[in-house]
This record gives sequence, C-alpha cells and structure tokens, in this order.
Amino acid sequence: MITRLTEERFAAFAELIAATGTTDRWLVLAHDNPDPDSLASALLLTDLLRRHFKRRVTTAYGGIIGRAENREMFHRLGHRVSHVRHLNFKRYKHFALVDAQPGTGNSQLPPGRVADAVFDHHPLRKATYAAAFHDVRPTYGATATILAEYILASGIEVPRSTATGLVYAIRTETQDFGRESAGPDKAIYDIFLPRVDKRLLSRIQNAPLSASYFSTLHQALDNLEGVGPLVVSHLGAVEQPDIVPEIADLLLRMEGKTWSLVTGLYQDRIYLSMRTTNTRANAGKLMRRLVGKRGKGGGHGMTAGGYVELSQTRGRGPLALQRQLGRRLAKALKKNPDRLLPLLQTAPLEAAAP
Ligand SMILES: [Mn+2]
Repeated sequence: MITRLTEERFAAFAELIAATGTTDRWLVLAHDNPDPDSLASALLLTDLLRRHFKRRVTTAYGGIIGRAENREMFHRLGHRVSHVRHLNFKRYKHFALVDAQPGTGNSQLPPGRVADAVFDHHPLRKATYAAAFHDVRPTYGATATILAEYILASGIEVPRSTATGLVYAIRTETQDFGRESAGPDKAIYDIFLPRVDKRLLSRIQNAPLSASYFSTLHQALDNLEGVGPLVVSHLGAVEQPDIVPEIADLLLRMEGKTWSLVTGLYQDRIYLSMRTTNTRANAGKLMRRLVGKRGKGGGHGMTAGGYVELSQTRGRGPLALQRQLGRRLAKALKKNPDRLLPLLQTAPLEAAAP
C-alpha cells in the first residue's frame, strides 16, 4: 500500500536526491544501540539509495547491538553495517538519520552537522526542521513501515533478508500489533510477509541467550519492587545497555502490573526504560519529566527510554539516584513511593531428605 502522502514525500525525496552529485557519499545512520526497527529502516533506506537512486552509501550505527535477537538479525541480514568508530565522517557529503531525530542524544550525527534526510516515527522535534528533508510520522508503529512504503513507491525489490528484517521490526516494535499499531504497519506487514525467509526469522526470534543475560535477569528479579500497578527493578553495571529495555518488556508481563521501570548502569550513565500497557498513557513525556535536566529522555505513548549522566549523582552514588527515579515514577502514578517494596521472596531450595 502506497499512501498519497508517501507518493508526495517520495517525489520530494527524489527531487532532493536529484540535486545531489551522483558520486557523493551518503551515510545512513541508525540510532545508538539500534533496535530491529532502526536496523531495518537503515537497510531499507540503503537499498533505496543504492539500487533506485544509484548512490554510494555506507550504513552505520553507534553504541552496541546487545539484545541477542538483534545481534542475530544484524549478523544474518547479509548487509554490511559499520560501527561509526571505523568511519571517517569527512568522507561523507550527506547524512540520513532513521528512527531518530537530531538533538535527541541517541545518534552519532556529528554535533553541528545538519542532516540531509530524517525518517522517524517519534514526535517531531524542532531541530528536525533544519534537515533538508524530513518525513516524521508519529502515528506509525515503525519507522521501517515508512521506508517500506518508499520502497514500494520506487518499484524496486528488496532481498528476502531485508523483507525478513522489516517484518521482524514491525512485530517487535508493535508487539505483534498489540501496541501502537497503525493501519499502515499492518498493510506493509501483509505485503512483505510472503517474502520472508521463515528459517531466518525463526533463527532471529530464538537467538541463543548468553550466560550474562541470565545473571542480569537474576539480579533484576532479586531487586524487584512494586507498588500498585508499578513494577520497578534497578540493576548495577550491565554488560550492554539493551538489557535494560529487554527486562522492562519482560516485567510488564507480570500479572496485575501495568507499568514497568528498569534502570541500569552502563559506562557513565544510568539508563532507564519504561513500559506501560495503558494505551492512553504518554510514557515519553513522563520519561522526560523523570530525568529532567540531568539527562535525556523520550519515547512513544507506551514505551520510553532515557538516561541520566552519572556525574549528576552529586556524590550520593548511583543507586540513590536510581531509587529516586523509581520513587518519582510512583509519585507520578499517584502511588505512595514509601510503599515501593520488594515483590519477590524466593526461599532457598531445601536439601533433599536422606
Ligand atoms: Mn522505532
């Protein structure tokens, strides 16, 4: 399905490309610690620029691809995606940002560098207007859906692996259409589903989990606290920041809970991840309120993420600040933060009787 809007935007994008040199190098940037939506969006835009517009393109990301499923997707998609540390930004004339916007602190777009194109589905930000071209659709469940519509408008075919990445991105981003799913996502999903490599999809979804995943999970369960509909867990230093949203997703499945918050330390930041099943909530706004001026936050209605710089702990140690963030959320949900108490008591297994 190609919407009227996409037809118009695609024509405008084509005009922008036509005005650029055929030998200019493009850098397509996913956001930091990219998720399936960001990776799939980057691949689709790369295919579009390379195969349809015949441009020279490098696809890149910053941070770490941590979640086992995302690593599997990354390694099996048959596309070269570089880490920015291996790139010389001076070689690129044009920058495109997908699933993120300038100035949000979650991409490697060099400071002061204006993006040529921005594709995203988070709420539109002022800084994005500076880009030569932007297509930001907050009603879409996935950014990859917007780019898949461009692919259809261009008439090119994408490889089965890219179609697989796209379908996986829509599934995870909308939680199998259980949250924030819009008509366009379902339409694109249905169009690309027959092109999916089912074995590849299964490999991604059942990726092997590392021992460190289980030990972090253990820690998360040990530190579980809750009040009313809220479940909270604070982690110490984590091996990779993706584990924070991963555990927030899992905790939200706890019976009777409709809000989850997980925090964890990585390098010089406290990472936060918030989830809710409340379709009328504005988790992104709440996250920005939680972190305030000490960090950055954002998101959608039902999912949000952010971080606070550890330099902002004012000598109290990170855990005090992590606890304060949990208490703040309890208060915002009109629950008494003093009632934020341990949730699980696991007794040690008794030794078997002789
Ligand atoms: Mn996204």
